Amino acid sequence: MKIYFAGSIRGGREDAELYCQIIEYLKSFGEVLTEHVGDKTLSALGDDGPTDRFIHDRDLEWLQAADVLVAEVTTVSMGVGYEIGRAVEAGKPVLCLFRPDMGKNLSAMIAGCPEIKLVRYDTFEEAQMAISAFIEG
Ligand code: 6K6
Repeated sequence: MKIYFAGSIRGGREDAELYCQIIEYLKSFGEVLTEHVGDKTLSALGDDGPTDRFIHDRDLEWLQAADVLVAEVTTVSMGVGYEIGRAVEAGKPVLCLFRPDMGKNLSAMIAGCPEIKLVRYDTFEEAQMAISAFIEG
């Protein structure tokens, strides 16, 4: 099982620690292709790495190779929204995890998409249950 995890980078890194915990949990189900998303040393500003074109093309290759996409969508991110749209178009199963108590509004384009499995949660245990139900059926 290849898993593409999507979480905000330039949209803001306030949930980086949570992404790291979700990625660790996802690793019990298969290979996570995007472990760097949970890297707590990665800032929203860093631009000393590969070019944007390289990042885009490499990440889309990983997305095409993935069996499923899991996204934490509480922190609004253009990149995460784009990845979700590309995954839906490619027919991949998509799970979006959203924390309603954080005072953010989820886009209707995610909340209203019938192909996306959306789970609203508060605790990490609830996120774990949503992930295992999504991946194991
Ligand atoms: C690093 C620091 C600042 O910008 C970077 C660029 N590095 C990235 N490396 C890998 N994946 C990326 C990068 N930037 C965006 N992505 C992909 O888009 C990831 O798969 C994330 O799920 C998503 C984040 O998008 P933004 O719009 O929040 O950056």
